Amino acid sequence: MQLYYFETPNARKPCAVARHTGAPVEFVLVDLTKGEHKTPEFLDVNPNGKIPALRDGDTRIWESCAIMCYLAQKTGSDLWPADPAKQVEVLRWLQWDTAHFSRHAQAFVFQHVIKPAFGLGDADPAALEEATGFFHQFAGVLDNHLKRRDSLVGDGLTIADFAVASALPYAEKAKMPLEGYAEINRWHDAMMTLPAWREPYPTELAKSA
Ligand SMILES: N[C@@H](CCC(=O)N[C@@H](CS)C(=O)NCC(=O)O)C(=O)O
Repeated sequence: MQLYYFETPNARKPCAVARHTGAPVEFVLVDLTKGEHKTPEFLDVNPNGKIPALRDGDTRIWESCAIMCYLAQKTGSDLWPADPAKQVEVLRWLQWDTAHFSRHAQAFVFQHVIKPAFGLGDADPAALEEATGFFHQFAGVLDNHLKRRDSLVGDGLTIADFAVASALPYAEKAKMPLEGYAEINRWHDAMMTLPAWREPYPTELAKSA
């Protein structure tokens, strides 16, 4: 199985799941700065020209949440719960995250981390102002849900936690307005104690070995 990645919030999700579950993946770096995601070879794996993507024999999977699900199922991990009611809850958080929370959290990452790294110009104040309003709306929902809970669904970690947390390791550099969200900070501080979440990429794995 090959897992195609670059060090971004979306790729962090399946890389962390692969490491957490011990899934036997070969990590393949796709350097976005060199346009490696637009080569015919890579487009054959993901016609969208985006990372992450996974190849398992003849199976090709793209979309970070689908890849997390595939890896969790393949390894028999509780990260994809067996209980159908919990599966529905996981799906709810995955969809909510893509449409709302990480969508706006990632705007801070784009403006303050990606743009300077890729030489794409200064942060756009209008984009940041729009993201700030939505961020507070949805961070409030998340913070409230996490009261007296250590994970989003049931009483254990699931791929929903890996999805919703995906932009948060970049919070400081991205100047994300997380102050005052005590529950989100507590939950994410606990996730950062997991080696798989703190160091999901093979370069960092090599450093920590
Ligand atoms: N919905 C997709 C988003 C994938 C995505 O936007 N990947 C970005 C990096 S985080 C990318 O490859 N960007 C390069 C491009 O669009 O040219 C997922 O969750 O996998």
